[in-house]
Amino acid sequence: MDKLIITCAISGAEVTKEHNPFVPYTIEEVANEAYEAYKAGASIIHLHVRNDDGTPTQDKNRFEQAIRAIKEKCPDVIIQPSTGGAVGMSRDERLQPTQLPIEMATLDCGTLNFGGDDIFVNTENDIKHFAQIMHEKHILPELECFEKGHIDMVLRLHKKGFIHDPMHFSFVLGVNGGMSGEERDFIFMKESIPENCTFSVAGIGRYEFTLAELSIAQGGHVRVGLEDNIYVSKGVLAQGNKDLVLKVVEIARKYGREIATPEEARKILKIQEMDYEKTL
Ligand code: KMH
Ligand code: ZN
Repeated sequence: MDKLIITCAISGAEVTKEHNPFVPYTIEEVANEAYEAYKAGASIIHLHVRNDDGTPTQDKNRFEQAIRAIKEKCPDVIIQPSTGGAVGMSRDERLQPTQLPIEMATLDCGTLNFGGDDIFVNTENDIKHFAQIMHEKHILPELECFEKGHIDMVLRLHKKGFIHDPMHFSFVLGVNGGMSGEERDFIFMKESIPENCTFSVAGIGRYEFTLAELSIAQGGHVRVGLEDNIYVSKGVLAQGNKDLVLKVVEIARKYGREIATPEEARKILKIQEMDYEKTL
């Protein structure tokens, strides 16, 4: 089995300090949370940015500031900006971080309800457009699939030449409006992707650690972080992202799975084969 790649989704766009005071908003807070997660074992930081008041933004300059601040503390970490942004943002707004020299970015692979009245829109043409831009810029897309239909979309667009190898999937399970995060859901998703692909699992809320454990046991990778879940155990708020990462490291130890460094993660995901200078 490959070493375990831990991605930490440190802030997201929806969760706020009212939910957990450790959700980072300012550049300094973002850099500190990323650094603590990295020291705990994360090799990838899934990055959203906020204005200082906590409102989500996809502003390119804000991303650039955040990336610089993170890289100052942990130069080798892989930074994976979100192109999902927040519900309701336009596609051009969402795509701004792809104008920066980044190694990875998320590519959301289908539309879904997103709690309450929200709809997270990712049409087929959106997906093709985002995929094409990432391909041209040698950015590895993390293929975010919130249900099985999204995997079918990826496989169809791969066949048609819009999505390219290497394919790295992220199963985001447990969103209100997407697929739930029971064991059978995970197995269904895992068995629906080609064998030569890599995958990571992000369990939302109470699914975070049960899915992490299943993925660790079965050779997959894991995403945790305050974007997905604010509790380290039932009713106990995490005292920062590091608590969530450390808990995954502990589970990995139980299964004898070693933790990948960022350099090892680049090899596993074949990022270094993408042949592009990514320096800011
Ligand atoms: N904030 C969600 C609407 C991504 O990062 O690509 C979308 C999201 C997915 O978080
Ligand atoms: Zn996200």
